[in-house]
Amino acid sequence: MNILVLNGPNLNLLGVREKGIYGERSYDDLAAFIQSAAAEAGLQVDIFQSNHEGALVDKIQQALGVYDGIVINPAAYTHTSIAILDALKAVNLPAVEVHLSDVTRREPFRQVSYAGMACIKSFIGMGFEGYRQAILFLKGHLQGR
Ligand code: CA2
Repeated sequence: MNILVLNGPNLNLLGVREKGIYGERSYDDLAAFIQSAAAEAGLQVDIFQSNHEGALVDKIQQALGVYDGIVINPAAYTHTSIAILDALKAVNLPAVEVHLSDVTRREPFRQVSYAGMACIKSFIGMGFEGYRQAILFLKGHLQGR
């Protein structure tokens, strides 16, 4: 099983600023965490981060026929991007949404998730662990459990 993990804008700054919200660990730490969670689950993952909405849309489109599922943290595009929602719907691959922070307890403008409307499950406010849970959930889903 091949999984594509997509991370949106500013997540490359993890560990640099806003440590109170997003923690001390860096984006490289996150990528290593995801790789090791996937390896433990016996899955192959590719990880892609971009600050550009269109680049994320391109990756989602290109996932068709290559990946079995998508784990996505669209970051701020979560709350604005109908383009990412449409791309997820268009490819119709099982997708799981992840947010490091508990967006349900944050500002009103974070209370809508467009991407989430095309996802089969969301893991919110669990930090890095949310990515592991998303990978395990996708694996179970793909195995028909
Ligand atoms: O909690 C999450 O994972 C978010 O997707 C993170 C986004 C935010 O816009 C979403 O509402 C929730 C922001 C990612 C920015 O990450 C930073 C990391 C370090 C310093 C500044 C921003």
